[in-house]
Formats: sequence, structure tokens, C-alpha cells
Amino acid sequence: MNQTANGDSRTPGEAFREDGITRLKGVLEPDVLARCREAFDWSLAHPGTITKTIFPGTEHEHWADNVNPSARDICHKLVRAPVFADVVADMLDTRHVWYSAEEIFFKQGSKVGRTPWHQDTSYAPYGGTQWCNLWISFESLAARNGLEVVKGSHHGPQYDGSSYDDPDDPARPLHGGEWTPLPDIERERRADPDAWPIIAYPSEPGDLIVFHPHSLHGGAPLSEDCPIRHTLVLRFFGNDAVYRPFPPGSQSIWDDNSVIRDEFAGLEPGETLCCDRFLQLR
Ligand SMILES: O=C(O)CCC(=O)C(=O)O
Repeated sequence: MNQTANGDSRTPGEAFREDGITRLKGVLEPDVLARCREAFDWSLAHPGTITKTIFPGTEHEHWADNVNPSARDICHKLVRAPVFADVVADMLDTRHVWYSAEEIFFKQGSKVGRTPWHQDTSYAPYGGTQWCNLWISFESLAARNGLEVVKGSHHGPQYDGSSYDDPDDPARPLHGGEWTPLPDIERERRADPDAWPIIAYPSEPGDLIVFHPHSLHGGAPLSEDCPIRHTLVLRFFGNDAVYRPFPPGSQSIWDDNSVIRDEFAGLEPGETLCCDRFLQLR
């Protein structure tokens, strides 16, 4: 993995570890990309237990499906393609690699707005540092329509999640309680475009956008010149991943997800996830 973004002298692994995001150009061979699309289409046609229409009835309405039990087999076959473990081992500087789960985002309509800013660690009991998501979109995307990350935020605090139920109040808390309240990054950004150091890359089919699930991130809106985005996200972890429960009294959407509950059931806080509950790739 020796490709770097334009003007960046760091390796992609260094960029990922410092910034929480990097781009790997053209690393998915056409046959692997086709299998990614097959997994996306399968999931879309066979919705899971926590499929979610986000912002229903508004012009921002879009669809996400997370940890879809029906897509488990096809994704398990897909992630055995060696490119995935190669990339993840390099990014995380880990000897061993496990696969956690997938998510799809289906956005159609030039007015469809943002996926709210959040950390995945507000929705999943992911502890430890060696985590990475591979964000695979099937369209050519400008940075202004792509995935945005607050630079270095994966080294920062655990924020509460977005409740994802009000496009006008994207920072409405998911859990409530002891985690740091989620800032309204878009509001602050409108007042001062430099309020947050935000990184996004343009991407082409075959590229991987690699980002850390503890980073503050969100999907940028669609636009007239980009009215469609179909994205498959694959989540992986390395040696130091542990179970980190939600705060007491959590209202997390994960509570309804039997697959994820089974995989984490009975684990003690701090217990390793590097076990046969998850698919080990190397
Ligand atoms: O693609 C998007 O809009 C958001 C992606 C995201 O939040 C994630 O993969 O966790």
C-alpha cells in the first residue's frame, strides 16, 4: 500500500492512523467490485432486522441496512478476497484481522441530505483502537458528495450518538446520560466553515475510502450533479478490539438487532473480540 493522496508524503496507513481517513485508489479489481455490488444488491433485496428509512417522509429520506442477517453469507464469502485482509492489516498495523459486519446506504434524489455526523462507536459496542471501515461506493463521487471525517477525531472522546430522527436537529442525543453530547457540526460549520477540520476525498468505483469507526463522520448530501449514491461499508478489526458496552439506560437502535446481540452476548466489558464469534481472515 504505497499510494498517497495528492501532495501527501505520508503512506496511506500513516494518513489513516493520524487523520482517521484515507483513500486507496483502484485497489478493488473489477471482479471484487462486482461481488461488492452483488452483496449490496442482495442486501437491498433481502432487508434485515434493523433496516432503517432515515428521515421518512422528508426530501432527505434514504435507506440504510446494518448487520443484515440475510447478507451474512454473501458478505462472509466476499471478505475472504485477500485484498480486504491485506488492506486492513496494513492500515491497522495488526497481524490478525477479523470481519465484523456490513452496512449499506441507498441514497437517491438530488435533494437527499446528509447522513448525520456520528461515531459508529455510539451505535456498536466497539472498544480498543484497531478498527477500520472500508467504504465502497459504486458511483464516481466528488469530495462534496462523499464521506466526511473530522480529522483526528478517532483519537478523541466518545460522543453520544445522533438519534437520526430529525434532519433539523441531527445532534439530538441517542443515549442521553454520561457520554459527551454530540456537537452540531453542520450548524457550527455554517457559522464558520473552518470550525472543524474536515477531510473528504473524491472517489471512483474501485477505490476504497478507509476510515476509523470512532472518528466523527457523516455522509455529505447529494446534489443535482450527483443524484445517486449506493454504498457498501465493510467493518473490520484487529488484535486489540474489545467489548465496550453502551452507557446504562441506552436507547440504542442496536437493542433490536439479534445478530449483533448474539455476537456480543455474555461478554464482559474489556473482553477481547478476537474469538470465534467473528470471522477471522488472518
Ligand atoms: O455513507 C454514508 O452516508 C455514511 C456512512 C457511515 O456513517 C458509516 O459507514 O458508518
